Amino acid sequence: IFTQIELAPADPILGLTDAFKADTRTEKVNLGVGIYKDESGSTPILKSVKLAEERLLATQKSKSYLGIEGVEAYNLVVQELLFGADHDIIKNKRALTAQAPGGTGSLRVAAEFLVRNTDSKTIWVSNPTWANHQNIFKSASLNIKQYRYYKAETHGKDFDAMVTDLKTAKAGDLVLLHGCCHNPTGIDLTQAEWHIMAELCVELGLVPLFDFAYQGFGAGVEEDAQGLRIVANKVPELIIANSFSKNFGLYNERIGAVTLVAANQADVTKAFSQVKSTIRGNYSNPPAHGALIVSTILGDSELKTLWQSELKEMRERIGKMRSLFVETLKSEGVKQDFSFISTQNGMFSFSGLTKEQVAKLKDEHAVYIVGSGRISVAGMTIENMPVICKAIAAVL
Ligand code: PLP
Ligand code: TYF
Repeated sequence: IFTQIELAPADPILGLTDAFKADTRTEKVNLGVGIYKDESGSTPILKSVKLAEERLLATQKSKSYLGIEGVEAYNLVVQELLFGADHDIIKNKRALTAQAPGGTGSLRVAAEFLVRNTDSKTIWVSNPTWANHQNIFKSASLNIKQYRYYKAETHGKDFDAMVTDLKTAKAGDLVLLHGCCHNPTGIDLTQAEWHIMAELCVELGLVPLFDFAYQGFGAGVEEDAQGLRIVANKVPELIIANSFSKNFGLYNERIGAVTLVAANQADVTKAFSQVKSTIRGNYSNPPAHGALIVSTILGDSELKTLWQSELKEMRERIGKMRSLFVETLKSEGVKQDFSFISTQNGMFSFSGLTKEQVAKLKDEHAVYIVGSGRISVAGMTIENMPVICKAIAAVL
């Protein structure tokens, strides 16, 4: 039965990491995958995480199964981070949250739940979007349609086109929205645009599915939730898939959550029972460690303050690398205007480099970026910056 199976194409992002590892050149730089690196080029465990782990190690008494929805205290702090602690959605018990394996697992659970239990079988995603969105939604048998989002000529957003395209969607269609730090463009909606998007969803009966993988990497934990909160204040129903891979540096712990918001407590209780049923048929119940780390940190004011300062440090380092990148390109003699890079949010920058230039960067200079021209600014350091910018200057 296996002989006739064809080789799967390499993942456009993870395949790049494999190629990077196999590269024997000494001055190679990996700016492909979205992983935060500190100034020394490593991805450290946060101090707040280490402290929480020490506490857990000392106090944990059992490794018995969690419930299908995971750690209860975790699910509560997730809602508080998403909506703000005293939000009406929490007070009125309109939301229920299930811990899930990373943002990816959360998106997959959400998609499968929707296909199995609702008439919403079509999801609209931005063009471009994170490559794995197609993969996840296809695996769950959702139909995928694209709305325009990015305008290459201006290196900016085409909000009018986004609205025009979404106006052709049918009531009940799902709209995937990046909560902040849009991957791959780094370009987010403004507050005014979020209000228009919220109105549009209400007017057309569209159901937002938020992918929220970078809370705290844009302007701050609260600031980055503004778009989500603007929409949540308007629409009767929405779904949020969030991740703590990046903002707690918990990549390999696979920790995220799927949150359902319904019109009222009765609706959310019924719908959520089907989310649990979906989880039961997939992996039965989630692993505990990541959720216990997050709930320990967010449940302790000292650890929470420490985490916030560590997150700020990551955010500000990336910001500095953005400015340094723009400056160094200039000093390497690049005439093209790259100032748009300093206004983009999050880990990524959409450089506008062509496929041919990206290939040359890799083949001739051992600088790895994603084929779309997406650069992980989070992988830049003061040390590797000249190498990167010299290489870019050479391929332009
Ligand atoms: N969504 C987006 C937009 C992402 O960029 C990522 C990770 O890079 C994820 C979701 C999922 O992250 P994870 O499954 O590692 O938590
Ligand atoms: O760089 C990105 O956009 C992501 C990173 O299991 C990533 O693809 C890597 C592994 C993974 C999830 C996300």
